[in-house]
Amino acid sequence: MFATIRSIEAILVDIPTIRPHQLAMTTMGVQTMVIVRIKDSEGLEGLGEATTIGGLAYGQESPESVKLTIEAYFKPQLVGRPADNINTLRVMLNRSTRGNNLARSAIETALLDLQGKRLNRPVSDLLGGALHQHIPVLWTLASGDTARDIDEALSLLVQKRHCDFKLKIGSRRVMDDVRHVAAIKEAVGEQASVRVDVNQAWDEMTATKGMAELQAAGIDLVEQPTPMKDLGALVRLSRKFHIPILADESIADAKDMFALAAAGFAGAVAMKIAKAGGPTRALEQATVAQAAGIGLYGGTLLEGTIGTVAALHAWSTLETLHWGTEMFGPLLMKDDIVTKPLNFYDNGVDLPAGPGLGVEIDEDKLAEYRRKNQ
Ligand code: MUC
Ligand code: MG
Repeated sequence: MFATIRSIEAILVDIPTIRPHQLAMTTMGVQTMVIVRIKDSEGLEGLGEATTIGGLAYGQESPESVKLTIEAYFKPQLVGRPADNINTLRVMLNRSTRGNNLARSAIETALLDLQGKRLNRPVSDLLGGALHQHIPVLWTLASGDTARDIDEALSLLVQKRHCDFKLKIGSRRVMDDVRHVAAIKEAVGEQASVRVDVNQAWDEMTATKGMAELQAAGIDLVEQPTPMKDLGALVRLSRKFHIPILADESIADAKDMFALAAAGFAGAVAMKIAKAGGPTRALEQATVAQAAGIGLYGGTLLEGTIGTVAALHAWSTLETLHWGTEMFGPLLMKDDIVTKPLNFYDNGVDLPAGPGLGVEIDEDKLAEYRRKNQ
């Protein structure tokens, strides 16, 4: 007799950030995680997580809507079902509900963790097996202040914690942003790769000017310069410059990847388990990108440790991550709700060992940071 799903909880957890994190669309001072706990009839528990950036600033789901989706729509369908066949559960939810990939990702992650614990194997084994144990991780400079960003970058380079940096731009006039980026690139020089994320803030003409300036300043990659639905602009810009484009908001899943590749895009894609609807869906997208010759990058929605580790298990199974990853979310938060935080060193992080995700909740910390009256 297989174990069945006994209970599902979705808990809002608010943790302050170590400094303001300024993006084109919002400045974050706190990160909210939706922690999912699925218990089975044998007493095992699977953990999952969904996050987004600044409520509704990044996408169509907020932490509060993720919690509601899970409790009101997913939970009644899942409780009482056998927990061991994740594909059956995923197909059932896909037939009865639309969209809400962040909520789907948290559920798929918790089911994978549960399955891994039951089989006594890490999640990466369930995904075919890890090819890498130490995964590269960059750091995002986004304090909003050029001098502070330079200090932060130089100190991280000395510590050897990161050697690649992503700058969040798009909230200022284009030439102000270019001056900010060029000053940071000049300060770090050849020892670091500097990339920018515009988070859709430019129209095509502004992007044409901005990308020419960024190319001249020695920037290595420009992430999502133009609005997500404007695939034509991404394709044209990717063909106009030799500085590559990283598609982020435009590409959620494998079908989006296929459409952009078929339209003639050349560049790279920021895969995110949250956008795709779970680790297995993100890997499906990776397969399409690989077939189209599009570079891979492990993206984040600034998840805490549980969501970050879920993505790391997925990225560890990919032979080549052309642009590394940005799985630094836990480092942006002042505290953690797991018993053993990840160890970031040598420009990367180790894949946790142990069954499932390899992560345990610290119940005291969870009690401290869980939102009251949720
Ligand atoms: C994004 O748009 O890529 C990833 C890193 C970061 O600082 O923000 C995110 C979201
Ligand atoms: Mg982005």
